[in-house]
Amino acid sequence: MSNPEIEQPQDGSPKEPAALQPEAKQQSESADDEPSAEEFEARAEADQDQREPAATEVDARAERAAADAAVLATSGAQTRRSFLAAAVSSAAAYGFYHYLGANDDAEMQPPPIRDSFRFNASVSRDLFRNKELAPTYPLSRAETLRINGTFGLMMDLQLDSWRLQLVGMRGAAQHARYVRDVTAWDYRYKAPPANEDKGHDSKVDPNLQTANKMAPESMQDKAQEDENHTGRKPRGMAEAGESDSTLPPNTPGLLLQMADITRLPRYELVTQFKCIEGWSQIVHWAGVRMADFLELYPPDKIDGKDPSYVYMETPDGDYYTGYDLDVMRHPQTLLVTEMMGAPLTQPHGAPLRLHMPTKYGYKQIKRIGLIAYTNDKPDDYWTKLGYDWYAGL
Ligand SMILES: Nc1nc2c(c(=O)[nH]1)N[C@H]1C(S)=C(S)[C@@H](COP(=O)(O)O)O[C@H]1N2
Ligand SMILES: [Mo]
Repeated sequence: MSNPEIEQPQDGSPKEPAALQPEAKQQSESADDEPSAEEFEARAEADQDQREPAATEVDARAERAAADAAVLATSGAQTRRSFLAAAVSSAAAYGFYHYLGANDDAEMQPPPIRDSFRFNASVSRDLFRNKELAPTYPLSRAETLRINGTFGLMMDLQLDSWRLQLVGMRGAAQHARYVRDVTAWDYRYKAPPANEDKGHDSKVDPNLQTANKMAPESMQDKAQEDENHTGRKPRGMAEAGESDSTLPPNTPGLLLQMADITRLPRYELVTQFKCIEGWSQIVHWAGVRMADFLELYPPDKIDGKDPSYVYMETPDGDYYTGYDLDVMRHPQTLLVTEMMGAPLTQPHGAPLRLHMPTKYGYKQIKRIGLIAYTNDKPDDYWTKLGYDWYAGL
């Protein structure tokens, strides 16, 4: 999926003004090449000033503000700090590989229950949409969330190589973080510890090329062929296979850094997290609201209207989720950077994951690498395996 028509210049000429060329050049390899914080700030503000919100948008905003006041508490600016830096050390201390293999999603509900689940989901899918708030709880009831689901997280990400690809944003080509091809961004992974190549076949020679290491034997030729052809590592090697919504190469958009996200107001939320496997836990989350993200990085209109959907993906494309845009604007939908008062760990989706108390756990994607605004109903990992696309509670 992509919306090439969104960013592609109509007349074939480069869309960004000449003055922005330095930032719009081939994707930069290091942070040094990127615009200064002030430069970025100034342009982002200019972006916002250009917006003329429609009356309905203003109403919606006022409604949201009222809803937020009832439930969410913004914390002071003094708590802003470099979560990314903290996350690096905490993730290292955690020992990422200890959890791999210790859990699996094999105990999902069997087919008959899936059917009734689907029925209930379709009856209740509108319940929380926009207005209804999920219950919140006192902090004292929050507990450490178990780790569940490792698709798209098999290797430890080098957090300084993390970027958020954003596709379908209004005015993207004028933005300081614009690049012509977000898919070319090279996420880097930490080499697995020697003799501990979990998640891969330990019989495979570790010196083989990536495609061969990651693919089962039966698929190696095909995987290598694809890698040679596209220059990309194989995707969709997890159970559900490759996403139908994966971006084609040469999709333009923004490559955001963590500071571009944490400049938004920080919110905390104590809510219940529910997995369809039948367990639930009360968890303390912190991060920024997706609704605020959507205001700072608004979707481009398609035929004069907001696109209907948002698609997200892990950096390796192995886990992916789709949402209604409405649900993304729900005041309790958070882009999470912290859990239980500490930076997110890698197994829980560092540096950025989604939490939405109105949806089951499988929509709450960990380690977000891509956010795309689109009018094509996005593919979704668990929907591919037979679960309801809406996943409403
Ligand atoms: N990248 C990624 N995100 C994911 C999953 C996954 O396998 N990979 N599993 C989902 C499911 S089914 C659940 S229940 C929650 C679990 O989140 P936790 O490990 O933080 O408890 O993550 C969701 N997000
Ligand atoms: Mo789950």
